[in-house]
Formats: sequence, C-alpha cells, structure tokens
Amino acid sequence: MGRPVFFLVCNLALLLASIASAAIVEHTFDVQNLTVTRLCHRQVITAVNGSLPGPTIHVKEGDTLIVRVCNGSPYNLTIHWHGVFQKLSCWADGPNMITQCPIRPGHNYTYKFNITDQEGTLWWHAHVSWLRATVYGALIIRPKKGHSYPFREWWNGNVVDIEDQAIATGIPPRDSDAFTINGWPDTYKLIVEKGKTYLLRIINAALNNQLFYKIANHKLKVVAVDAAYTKPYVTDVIVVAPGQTVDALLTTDQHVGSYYMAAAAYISAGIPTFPNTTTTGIVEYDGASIEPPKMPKLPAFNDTPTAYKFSSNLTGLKGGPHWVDVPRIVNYRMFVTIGLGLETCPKNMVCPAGPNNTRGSASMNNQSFVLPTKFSVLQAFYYNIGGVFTTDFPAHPPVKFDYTNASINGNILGLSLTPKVTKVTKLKFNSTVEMVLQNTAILGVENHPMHVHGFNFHVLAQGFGNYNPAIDPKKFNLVNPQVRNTIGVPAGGWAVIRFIADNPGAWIMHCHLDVHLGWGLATAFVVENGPTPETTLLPPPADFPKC
Ligand SMILES: *[C@@H]1O[C@H](CO)[C@@H](O)[C@H](O)[C@H]1NC(C)=O
Ligand SMILES: *[C@@H]1O[C@H](CO)[C@@H](O)[C@H](O)[C@H]1NC(C)=O
Ligand SMILES: *[C@@H]1O[C@H](CO)[C@@H](O)[C@H](O)[C@H]1NC(C)=O
Ligand SMILES: *[C@@H]1O[C@H](CO)[C@@H](O)[C@H](O)[C@H]1NC(C)=O
Ligand SMILES: *[C@@H]1O[C@H](CO)[C@@H](O)[C@H](O)[C@H]1NC(C)=O
Ligand SMILES: *[C@@H]1O[C@H](CO)[C@@H](O)[C@H](O)[C@H]1NC(C)=O
Ligand SMILES: *[C@@H]1O[C@H](CO)[C@@H](O)[C@H](O)[C@H]1NC(C)=O
Ligand SMILES: *[C@@H]1O[C@H](CO)[C@@H](O)[C@H](O)[C@H]1NC(C)=O
Ligand SMILES: *[C@@H]1O[C@H](CO)[C@@H](O)[C@H](O)[C@H]1NC(C)=O
Ligand SMILES: *[C@@H]1O[C@H](CO)[C@@H](O)[C@H](O)[C@H]1NC(C)=O
Ligand SMILES: *[C@@H]1O[C@H](CO)[C@@H](O)[C@H](O)[C@H]1NC(C)=O
Ligand SMILES: [Cu+2]
Repeated sequence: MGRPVFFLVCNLALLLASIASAAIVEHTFDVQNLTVTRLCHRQVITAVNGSLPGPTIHVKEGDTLIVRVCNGSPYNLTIHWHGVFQKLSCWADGPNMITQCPIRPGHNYTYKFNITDQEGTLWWHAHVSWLRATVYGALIIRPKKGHSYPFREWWNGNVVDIEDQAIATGIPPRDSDAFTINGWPDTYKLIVEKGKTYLLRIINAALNNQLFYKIANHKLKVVAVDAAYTKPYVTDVIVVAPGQTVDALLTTDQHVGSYYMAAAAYISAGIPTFPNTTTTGIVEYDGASIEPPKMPKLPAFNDTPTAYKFSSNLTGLKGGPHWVDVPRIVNYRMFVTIGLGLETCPKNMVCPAGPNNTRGSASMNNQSFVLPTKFSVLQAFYYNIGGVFTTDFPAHPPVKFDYTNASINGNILGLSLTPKVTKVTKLKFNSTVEMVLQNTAILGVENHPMHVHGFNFHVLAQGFGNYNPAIDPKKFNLVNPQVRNTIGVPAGGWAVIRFIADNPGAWIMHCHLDVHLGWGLATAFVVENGPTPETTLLPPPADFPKC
C-alpha cells in the first residue's frame, strides 16, 4: 500500500483590498508535491503553489495579512513568519508544538496578523521537520502609502526597488549541494542601468550554512538587517546566517559590463566536509557588450575575522523611523551556554557514530529541548494545562567550566551528555530580559545563528572566548546597537542581547541551523498578559489545528 493521496482544492477568492493606507492582504498557499529537475535530477519536493521559492508576499506597514494554508502535501505542516507581526496573536507564529499542532495532510489553517513591523525584508518558512528546505519565500514590507523609504529622503539615493525579486539564497532540493540565488543555481540575472541605486533584498534560506555574498567590483551599502534599519554601512562583502536578511543598496557606478554576484558558505566549525560550491547570479548593465562577467573574490570559507567584522560593525539607525532606545533597567538576566553535545542512544536504536552508544544533541544551558506531543506550549500556557512544559529553564549554566577552551573536548562524556527536557522561562509582561549567549567548545566551537520569535532585540556586544562580566559590560553599545531577530553568536565567543517582553504568548528561541534545532538547541519564553485588553493575547482562531 502506498501513502494516502490527498486532493485539496483551495479556491478562496484572492482579495486584495487596497483601501486607504491599511489594507487587508489575503492569500492562499496551496502546499503540494512538485516534481522538479535541478542539477539533472528529477525529484518530488513539497512546494507552495508549485514554485520554488514559494510566492513572494507583498504588504505595506500597518496592513493585515491573512494567509490560508491548504496542506495538500503528505506531511505535517506549519508556517512561521519572521518578524514581530504576531503581536497579541501568537496563534499565528507557527512553530510546530510551540505555537500550534501541525496542519495535517488534507487540512487547512488561516494565519492572520497585523503587520506591526517596519518596512523591510523578511521571509516565511515551514517550521516543522525538514520541510523548510523547500517551503519558504520572501515577505516584503513596503512603506505606507504616501511614505517612501527613509533612505530615499535622507541619503538622497534614487532607489530602484527590485520588484518581486528578493534574492533568496538557499539550498532548495534536499540532497543537492548547490546554493541558489532565487531558487535556481546559476541562472538569476539582474539587468541594471548605469548610474542608479538598487535595493537588494538578501535572505539566507539555506538550512545549515551561513553565506558570504559579494558582487564583483561593487561595494554595497547595508541599510537594514532583519527589517530593522542600520546606520548605512559600506562593505564589499555581506555575511548572512540562516534566518537573517540584509537590505543593501547597490549603486551601478562601474563600467557598463557584466558582473557576477556570488555566494559561498562561511563555515565556522572545523568540519571536514561541507557544501563548498559557489553560486552565482549576474548583474548586467543595460547595453553591456557580450563579455564574460567579472567574478568577485570571495573570502575563504573559514574567514571568521571577515564574518565577525561585518556582523559586529553594524549599528542601528538611532533616531530613525521605528528606532527604540535600549532599555536601561534589566529585570531578568540570563547567561546561557549554547553548543553541541551528546545524548544516550534512545532505546530500540543503535548509535554507532557516537562514543559509547551516544548520538548528537545540542543544548542551551545544558537543557536539550524536546517538543511536547499532546498540546503546544502556547495551548498549555493559555489553557493552563499541566504536564506539557516546566518553567525552570536555568538562568545560568548548571555547571561552570572553561566554556570555550578546546581542552574540555577531552572530558567528552563528563560534560556532553545533555538531559532532554521541555523547560521554558516565564516572563512578566513588559519585563526587560538581558541574555549573554556563550558558545561552548564541548564538541567543537561553531557560530550558531540564534533566532528569537516574537521580539526584536538589541545586540549590545559580541566577542571571542569566555564572556567576562567584570570587563565586557564596558563594551556594551547602549546608544545605537544593531536591532535584529537572529544573531550569529561568534564561534567560540559570545553575544549579549536585550529585549522587552511586551508580546504575550509562547515564543521559541532557537538555533536557525535546522540540524541543531532538531538536536534540541532551543528553549522558549512564556510571556504573561499585561494589565489591559491592548496587552492581552487574543483568543485562538476557530480553525486552530488540533493534535
Ligand atoms: C507526494 O510525494 C510523496 C513522496 O514522493 C509520495 O509518496 C506521494 O504519493 C505524493 N502525493 C501525491 C498526491 O502525489
Ligand atoms: C478547510 O478545513 C475545514 C475543516 O477544518 C473545511 O471545512 C474546509 O472546507 C477547508 N477549506 C478548504 C478550502 O479546503
Ligand atoms: C496560490 O494558488 C492558488 C490556487 O492555485 C491561488 O488562488 C493563489 O492566489 C496563489 N497564491 C499566491 C500567493 O500566489
Ligand atoms: C489587527 O488590528 C485590528 C484593528 O486595529 C484589530 O481589531 C485586530 O484585533 C488586530 N488583529 C490582530 C490579530 O492583532
Ligand atoms: C569540495 O568538496 C568536495 C567533497 O568534499 C571535494 O572533493 C572538492 O575537492 C572540494 N572542492 C573545493 C574547491 O574545495
Ligand atoms: C569593525 O570591525 C573591526 C574588526 O573586527 C574592528 O577593528 C573595528 O573596531 C570595528 N569598527 C567598528 C566601528 O565597530
Ligand atoms: C565507554 O565505556 C567504557 C566501558 O564502560 C569506558 O571504559 C570508556 O571510558 C567509555 N568511553 C568514554 C569516551 O567515556
Ligand atoms: C585551557 O585549559 C588548559 C587545561 O586546563 C589550560 O592549561 C589552558 O591554559 C587553558 N587555555 C586557556 C586559553 O585558558
Ligand atoms: C549536563 O547535565 C548532565 C546530567 O546532569 C551532566 O552529566 C553533565 O555534566 C552536564 N553538562 C554540563 C555542560 O553542564
Ligand atoms: C512598560 O514599561 C515601561 C517602563 O519600562 C513603561 O513606560 C510602559 O508604560 C510599560 N508599558 C505597559 C503597556 O505597561
Ligand atoms: C502529524 O501530527 C499529528 C497531530 O499532531 C501527529 O499525531 C502525527 O504523529 C504527526 N505525524 C508525523 C508524521 O509527524
Ligand atoms: Cu546551531
């Protein structure tokens, strides 16, 4: 007997009400099998509306977005929307068993939320199993009608927004080893006119690899990351971790010709094999004669200093639209180790790869996160159902050790065995959380892109080695730090983030490398309601999926 086959028709009328400034933007996602041929292989993947990447969603600041997701695939599905849209509507956030039970095959669920984020580039993707590999797309927020890009007004650029062409780089087909630009290895071409400024929207949709991105002969001016403005930052290389986005201006001030844009992996862990291909697209000046495009020289795959320079040099656009000052009074301080470890092999399995019948695991403060099975964390929190999670996620490492010293590798089974638990942190509404994220060297150091749902955070400081509470707070940027939703914590180093828990609900925080998320590099916050209706989580929608 084969798998059950589901036929699903989801023909809700597409409603694009562009009334006044705030509109209701309504879309349908038909998630189905798609047979594709990439790199000479035919394979069946799961895709939204038959395209890879899936449809680009365009909204304006203040709009309401309604997306009906019809699951015609044979897999359980949920969709997550990067950004802080789900304000008071955590039910639309998406992560499997944190927010919701999955949309089962043949079922549908309508995600609905108000766009409370600023103009910028975000994206959406499946947040369950490995489906994110092919179920993702760009989510572009444009300024309100009548408003323009602030960099148009302030920096006097004549910016051409590249409609519909967010440059998503990823590895769509499973077991393919090529990165892609806009879903297709090697075929993306951007035709430009000399003397203009183009807004490039760069999304790293790869599952497990950070990327270096360059355009031959051109510098780029970064104006936003994760849909938060930055002070304009001029660079010849962009570094983007899975989950992150970068908005950058490209000024076509070079000789009329053809130039490659190229992306290749940044590998921070000392691993022997990794996808080492370079993917390219072409920037072609209008009127260029036929000539081979010029190729940029990408950094070496392990060039941590270049990655760190880019990631730590960015600052926020203090005083710009949507700027929020750094909260000065901290209510809850956390020091959280992040890294890889081992777990004892589950019963009925053999784990030949790990020492003494163990297998890969990953943890935060030595707690390796396990998803609940009966109710989501949010349902359990909202309905006060016991036995789903506990609120004793430790605010400090249970064992203190020389976190980033490679010699702790010797103590392999002493430190590395991580308990598998569902521990979360309960926060009072509007409390300010500061978290030091400290990478560990237990199974080797690595840059982990840590993504927080529900909140943007300020990145106060970053560094290498062990965080020193006596010295490092002096390095905090409390004036104009970068604002993000995903921070690549330096390999063998640390980063300090701060945010205000002003969004009630249950929010996962996790490494955006899929393999680490699957191993348990995650935790969650449950944030209580505030005192007023305007600060209280809305009730669940009627079609909220059941387990
Ligand atoms: C979708 O693809 C899966 C995996 O290849 C296959 O088992 C299933 O039968 C396909 N379903 C449909 C409706 O074609
Ligand atoms: C969505 O699912 C509901 C049941 O959950 C069903 O009544 C409805 O027909 C479905 N809609 C579509 C368009 O498939
Ligand atoms: C997806 O496809 C459905 C039906 O095939 C269509 O109604 C809908 O508009 C498409 N959605 C997007 C976002 O393009
Ligand atoms: C969106 O905004 C409208 C109007 O301000 C409000 O009535 C509604 O509750 C909001 N919805 C969500 C999901 O936040
Ligand atoms: C890329 O990796 C493959 C397999 O690990 C290896 O055979 C090849 O030499 C590598 N290529 C480069 C340019 O490093
Ligand atoms: C930028 O990064 C370099 C290298 O890490 C560092 O020396 C420099 O101080 C940084 N500049 C700013 C403004 O952060
Ligand atoms: C594995 O188990 C054996 C026997 O219990 C023990 O002698 C050995 O030290 C263990 N290996 C490690 C890496 O701890
Ligand atoms: C790492 O640990 C070893 C053994 O405890 C110690 O000798 C060494 O000094 C440590 N390295 C650093 C940089 O602290
Ligand atoms: C993690 O917890 C396990 C079980 O309590 C313990 O054996 C191990 O040493 C701990 N490791 C760290 C890094 O705290
Ligand atoms: C949140 O706290 C700030 C002070 O830290 C206060 O100004 C603000 O009114 C509070 N907001 C709510 C909704 O309670
Ligand atoms: C899909 O989700 C349902 C409901 O939560 C669950 O019972 C089932 O085990 C899931 N299936 C898979 C393949 O994970
Ligand atoms: Cu990770």
